[in-house]
Amino acid sequence: MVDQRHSIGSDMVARYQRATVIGLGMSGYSAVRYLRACGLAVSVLDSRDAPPLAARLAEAFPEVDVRFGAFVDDCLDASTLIVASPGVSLQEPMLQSVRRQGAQIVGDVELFLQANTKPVIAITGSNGKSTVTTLVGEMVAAGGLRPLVAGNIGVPVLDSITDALEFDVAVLELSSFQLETTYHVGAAAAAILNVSEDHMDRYASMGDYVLAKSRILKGAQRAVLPRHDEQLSQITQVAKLLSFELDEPANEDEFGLKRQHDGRWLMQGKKRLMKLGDIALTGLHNVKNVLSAFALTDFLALSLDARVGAVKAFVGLPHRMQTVAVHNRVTWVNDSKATNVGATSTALLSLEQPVIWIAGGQGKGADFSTLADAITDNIQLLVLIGVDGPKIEAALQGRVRMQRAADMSEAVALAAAAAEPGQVVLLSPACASFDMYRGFEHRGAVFAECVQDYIGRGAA
Ligand code: UMA
Ligand code: ADP
Repeated sequence: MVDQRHSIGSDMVARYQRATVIGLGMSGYSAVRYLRACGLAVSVLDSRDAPPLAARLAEAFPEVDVRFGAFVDDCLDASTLIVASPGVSLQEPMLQSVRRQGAQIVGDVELFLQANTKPVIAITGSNGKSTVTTLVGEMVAAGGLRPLVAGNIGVPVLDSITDALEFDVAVLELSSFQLETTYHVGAAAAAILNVSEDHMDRYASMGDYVLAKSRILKGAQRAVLPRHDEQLSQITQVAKLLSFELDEPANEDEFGLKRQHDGRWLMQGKKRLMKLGDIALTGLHNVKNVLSAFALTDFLALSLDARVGAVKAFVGLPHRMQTVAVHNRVTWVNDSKATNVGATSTALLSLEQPVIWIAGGQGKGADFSTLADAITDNIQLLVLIGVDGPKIEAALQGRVRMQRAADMSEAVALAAAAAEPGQVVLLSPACASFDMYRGFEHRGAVFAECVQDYIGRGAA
């Protein structure tokens, strides 16, 4: 992809009189607010017949032109600023065609970065983004600075500019989709936490996906990367590299673990950061998340005590390995945010108890056979839901006992019938949720409700 930064410049919005926003979701709506506040005339396109924010837009911005329904080729005017939402692929023929005519296609994150004057901590990765972004925000706040926590985490970045929010450090969770339309992040510290297969319905290859993620390092003063990662080890052109892993760090640019006489410690080189046992989160993947958060905040003048305090107080986000009920000694765990194979594999491998596992949904073109590596004798039963449940069933044939359920309520009933005291029922779908739910939060909430209903009926 061409680096458009030089032709874009920081006065980009000022150079246009008109903008076309593609997609009327959260970020599209936020882009409209920003662009209108900058005085541009705005049009909005969305391929859906009734995008979710249509009524709100009509009420707040009646002057904005809208066109809803399937995208039409060659419908865009190259003289307008094109602002594409992350959910719209740059491979859309109308975007390809307008780009050939020389149009600038940017995302809301690029516009934010052009307007923002504060240091940026940028975080991407296949898994752990929201956990690390939240924790970094907590560390910054504990250290007495005001963080802006925004991006893919569910807070459109441009709202902070439109609403003139005051903050000292921008902590941004960035998805590969957002990075495709971002040309220069210029972060004070940028992390790629890990890469494993995801969004294979949007990328031609794993290489393309990793390339999109690597854009986060453009202009970064410090890169935070996992040590010994095969795919990320090729990234060498960074100003300063800080690395994290679970092994012992060799110098102060390395973050890791070390066994000492009084237990295992998180370390930066030879410096002790905190005791492993003081982390409230479970699983070694979360230890990596904490190490990366220490690395990302290393450049700020925050006290170690403040940062350690933030980690100790952080119990994790909902829908990530969250215990939602314990009944008759069966533990019900909601890991609805596991929307790819990597996250679900981590979940399965992190549980020591026998597991009844509920999975399925929209597979995004994933290769589910890689889940087999995480299936141990611990997995008693796999209950399948969703449109791509049959694909998981085909990929794991013979590896685990499986049953299909029509919806979450039936999945919970089947799991409850199979679960014995001391076992865990885990919802970790390895899929997106949009075939059955409004999003992963909705799916997790429905799971928790079904569990409560079941327990309430006295049946489990
Ligand atoms: N869509 C259409 N036609 C359109 C525009 C969108 O069908 O013309 C569909 C998309 O394919 C998608 C849905 O509408 O299924 C939402 O897309 P969007 O670009 O309008 O999304 P927003 O509501 O603006 O939310 C986006 C991020 N969504 C996506 O990248 C799909 C949100 O991340 C993010 O929190 C929000 O901006 C604020 O920055 C969500 C997400 O699922 C959590 N991200 C993916 C992930 O984490 O795996 C990348
Ligand atoms: P993201 O924002 O990248 O989706 P989250 O922090 O929301 O990441 O976690 C998403 C899922 O990935 C959850 O199921 C969580 O348990 C799992 N997870 C979190 N951190 C990691 C990690 N470092 N490696 C693998 N899986 C992880």
